[in-house]
Amino acid sequence: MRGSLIVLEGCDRVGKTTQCVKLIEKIAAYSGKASLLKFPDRSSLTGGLIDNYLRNKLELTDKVVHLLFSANRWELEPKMKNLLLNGTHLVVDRYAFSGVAYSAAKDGMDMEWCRSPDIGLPRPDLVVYLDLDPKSAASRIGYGEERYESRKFQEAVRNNFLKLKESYWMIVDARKSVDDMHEEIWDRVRKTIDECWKEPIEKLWC
Ligand code: Z5A
Ligand code: MG
Repeated sequence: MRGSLIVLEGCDRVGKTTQCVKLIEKIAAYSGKASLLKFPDRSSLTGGLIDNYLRNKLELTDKVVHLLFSANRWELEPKMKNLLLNGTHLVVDRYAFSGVAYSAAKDGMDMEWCRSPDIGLPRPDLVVYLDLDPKSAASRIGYGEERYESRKFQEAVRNNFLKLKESYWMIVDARKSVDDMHEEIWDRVRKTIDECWKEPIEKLWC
């Protein structure tokens, strides 16, 4: 039985990492093997460049940084496939949808162009999109420390995310409490785990 690929997405400070940590514990208790991945993976070669870029220590053109974010995912694609095929459930904190939503919020960046380098990555069985208005997100701890963390930019990112919504997405109101969100997410994740093992791993945007 293969594992399921669960992705958490959303704008800055909507509570993705908080929910990923709770989810991984629940999945491990429910069905054994579970692993948490996060994009960007700042520990790899491309991840080091991305980290410097996000912390405003390095300037790169919009297209170059977009391709680096995508390469950062492709670096982990063999590992992701192996884990899934070995029956490990993956919870992924941001994925290609962040790649498109953030890059396409920049002037002169086309959404279709942004989507193309990620075509063919493993397609999530479920995308959990946490939705919160940027004004509420901006009041949360840690907001504003990195590039992209401005209200106007986050509005554009949020609009882009909603354009990417597909049948395998669930949208969660991120104004709810941590525990209420977790219950809602877990209910859907459990159903996904119980059903998706019968299906092959699909390819993203193919
Ligand atoms: N990026 C990109 O451009 N292209 C790409 O392909 C990818 C990413 C993959 C990486 O950020 C940046 O890279 C990001 C997108 C861009 N843009 N920026 N800037 P990151 O993922 O490394 O960022 P982070 O530092 O993890 O922040 P975050 O992900 O935005 O936060 P979060 O994970 O969504 O939230 P959290 O850490 O769980 O919670 C934030 C705070 O809110 C914390 O104090 C919690 O205690 C609190 N919280 C959490 N849940 C709640 C609820 N329900 N109510 C109230 N308060 C809550
Ligand atoms: Mg996070």
